[in-house]
Amino acid sequence: MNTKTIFKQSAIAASFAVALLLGSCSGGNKGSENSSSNTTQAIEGEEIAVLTAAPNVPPPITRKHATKMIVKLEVIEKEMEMMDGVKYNYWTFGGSVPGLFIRVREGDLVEFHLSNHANNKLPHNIDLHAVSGEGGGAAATFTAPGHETQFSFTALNPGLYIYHCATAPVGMHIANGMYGLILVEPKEGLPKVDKEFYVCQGDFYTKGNYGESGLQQFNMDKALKEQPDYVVFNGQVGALSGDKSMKAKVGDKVRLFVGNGGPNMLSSFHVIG
Ligand SMILES: [Cu+2]
Repeated sequence: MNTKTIFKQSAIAASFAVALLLGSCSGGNKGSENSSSNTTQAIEGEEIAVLTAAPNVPPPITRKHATKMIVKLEVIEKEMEMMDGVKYNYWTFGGSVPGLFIRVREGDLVEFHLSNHANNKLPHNIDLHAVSGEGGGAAATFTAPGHETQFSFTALNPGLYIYHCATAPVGMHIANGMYGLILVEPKEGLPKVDKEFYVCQGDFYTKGNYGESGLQQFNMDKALKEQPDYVVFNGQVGALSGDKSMKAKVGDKVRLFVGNGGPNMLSSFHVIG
């Protein structure tokens, strides 16, 4: 087992996320099928993308035209709680795990800005699986602490895609929380629902065993052996329970955008109720 294997498994997680979205849509979404007309949509105006922390999702896109969508995402390495009494130095896209949810429309020209906070210790980049080009933007966005990079892409294929850091060792960056979801909404929109939520699984590897208190360091040995101490939704134990539960009224139609950042574990996600 090496980090290359971990990386490959993360790619599998991406297709899992796409499959779940398609499975949850009744609107005849054609998934990865692409129309050449997508590339010829006229770009009208520009917008700054609204990005949200899980379990929140940016509002549906109602405009009927493609636009220049400016996405500004900052990498922040920060200590947060894994569970009561257990801290971890997460590496985040936007200050939370999973990374902030990005929502664009099929045909949009996305101007992507990645900044790496000056207090961070390491360079990072981003590989968006919604980007067809090599590396999903990884080479163009390799960014040292205190710097910003940018690149542009056209969102050709509607679907729900994973994004992740692709800086070596990739498995370690992902295991520290560097993944999230980007939705390319089909140009005809998605069927209307009452609530939308963002749920993303991830596995974590710590020096101490599950529940051991204090600031826990990343454990590469456990990561390579695929023996996680924590397999959680939305970055921490209990992120979706108690006061943090996802709430809807009886009869509401609810859409879940579900992904799995990994880097190693598969997800047996299922809904009860
Ligand atoms: Cu990284």
